[in-house]
Amino acid sequence: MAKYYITTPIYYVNDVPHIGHAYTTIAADVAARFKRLAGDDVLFLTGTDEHGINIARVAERHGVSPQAWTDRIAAEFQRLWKFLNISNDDFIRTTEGRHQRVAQAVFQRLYEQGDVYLGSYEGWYCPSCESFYPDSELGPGRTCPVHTGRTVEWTAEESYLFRLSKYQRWLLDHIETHPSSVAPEGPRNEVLALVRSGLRDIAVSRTTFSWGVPVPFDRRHVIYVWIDALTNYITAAGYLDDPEKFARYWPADVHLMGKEIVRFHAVIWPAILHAAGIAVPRQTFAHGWLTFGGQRFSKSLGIVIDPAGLSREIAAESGAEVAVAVDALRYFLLREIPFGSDGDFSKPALIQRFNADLANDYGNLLNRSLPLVERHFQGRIPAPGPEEGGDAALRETAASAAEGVAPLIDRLDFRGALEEVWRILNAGNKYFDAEAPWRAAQAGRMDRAGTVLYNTLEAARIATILLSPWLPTATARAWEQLGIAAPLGSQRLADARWGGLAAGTRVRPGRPIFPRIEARRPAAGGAATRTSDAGVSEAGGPGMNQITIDEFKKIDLRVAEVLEAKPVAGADKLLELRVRIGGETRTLVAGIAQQYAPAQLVGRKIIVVANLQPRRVRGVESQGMLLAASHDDRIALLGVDGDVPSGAPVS
Ligand code: ME8
Repeated sequence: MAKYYITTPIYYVNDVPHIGHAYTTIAADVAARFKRLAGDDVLFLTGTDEHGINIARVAERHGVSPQAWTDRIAAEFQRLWKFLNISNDDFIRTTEGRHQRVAQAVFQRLYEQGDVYLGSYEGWYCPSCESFYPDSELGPGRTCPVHTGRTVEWTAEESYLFRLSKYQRWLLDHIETHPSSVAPEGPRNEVLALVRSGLRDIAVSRTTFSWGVPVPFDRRHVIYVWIDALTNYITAAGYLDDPEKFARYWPADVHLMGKEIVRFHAVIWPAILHAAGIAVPRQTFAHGWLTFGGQRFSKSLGIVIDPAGLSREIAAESGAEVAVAVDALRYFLLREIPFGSDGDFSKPALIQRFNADLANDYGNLLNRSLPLVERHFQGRIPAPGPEEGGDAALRETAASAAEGVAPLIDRLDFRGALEEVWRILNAGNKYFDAEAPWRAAQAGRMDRAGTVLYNTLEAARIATILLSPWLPTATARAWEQLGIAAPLGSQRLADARWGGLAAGTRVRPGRPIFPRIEARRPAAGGAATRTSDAGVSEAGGPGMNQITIDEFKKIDLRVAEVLEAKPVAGADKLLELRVRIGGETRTLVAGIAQQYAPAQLVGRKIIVVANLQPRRVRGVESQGMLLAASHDDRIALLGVDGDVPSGAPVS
């Protein structure tokens, strides 16, 4: 059995995950799931990078220890991966003992053989990247080339250095003789240019802070965070702990990442491994940046989208299951942007793909054909008769498309792979329209109607197997509707061969898996975009459900004063408030009973939507809505800063 070891970067825990991290992790997940489908023995690794000055500083800013902080954020990453249906086999944290032992063993070995030596290092240092940059790469006003606007700091310190210069020749030969070791071509050329321009020895320890793995033979130093981080890939494969596992999975088949960190992976990492006598990874693959209104999503720039919030919005707007909305996001990210290029995220484009590709092309193939099986064949898939009309063409398209997917996944061309699957779906829909099984049934040609339905559902079955890595939940639902007894998870790529659908199978048509998103129905409380520490709010920014100023002006926001508050009988979350808005008194019902006691509210000035149509909630007429911010289970009322009379407009 072939093995396949794929990794994502281990993400910094300086803030919660955002859609940029999800992008890489979803891509790795699809590749891992596809390789499992193909029958490979897969090891799929992700994790968190938890050391370094930057993380120590963030923890301090939040008034907690670095360990408490990293525990909290690592848990957020794990929670999100579960929510996004990520099938990682391991999750590594650089603060774990198993990892620290490996980082120290590699460092010790390089020191003992003279590849690491004591010296000093000075240069322009970006604390966000944890790396030094030469003058020639700095942005305007001595700023970091990656973190726009972040000024670099001149840093000089005693440091252990790694003899990277010694491996320049070897590295150049290696990349030239193994061009696929760095992909795609753009990043490969960049790396080659960097190596050709000459490599200097690099600092691999720090003395100015202590949140890191101690250098084993000199406790004044901690191991430079990038050396600590890169070694995670061998730790998880079993280096030191499990030689058998290591022999099985190492070297990694693909290290997947964003293009900004390719130099660490394609220059420093292979040199260290080679120096330590360990095989080098087969491929470093750098994908492009996901942008939003043209700007890179980035924690330090404060432009972030929460993939969980976004998925919930899509679920609320469509009526689909949340896990199906997650599938739609997984699909969209890998369909919309060619893997390797930069691409802009936009919610309207996601909705467009949801409706056109998933609801129409995929969902409707089932929604249209299954009820006919129910109506004309007592719900059992009919046996196909002799081929005629478009039958052979559909079979051939399905066969060639199914064969075309695996080589595209080998090249991480997710978009191309999906286009192959869409060849089947498009052909299936066209075939269904052209062969019109309902007409054959009306005309009493039941054999022909049965053949067309069989072929249509066979195309849908094959597409469902092939799509399962992208859409794990939706394809499971489709599989249930097809009524096939063997679970989808037991299927292999070889089962995506024409003719596998058993006649006589009892179908189970259900509600549409992807209900179309009709008009703009903004989800209540949905705020997928948010502000990070850096404080640039992008909520409602370009591309995200934009409204015009005139639309906004239709909302009459007012300051209101709470006169009375009491619980609503039989509803433990609701309070009934009497509020004064200028000269008028109104009743509001609000779901804040678990956060606010009635007595806390009386006399408070809040903000209300004054022109909302009244509606009855638990028998009480609510004449407006108060505004509050929410995060997880927390709710905080909006108020006014200063003494403003009730009734004052808010804009
Ligand atoms: O660099 N578009 O961690 P990190 C696409 N700890 N991908 C994005 C993205 C965007 N806008 N934003 C983030 C680190 N990513 C180090 C890695 S590995 C040994 C150590 C993804 O938290 C992409 O994979 O800054 C990028 O390379 C990674 O997150 C950076 O994560």
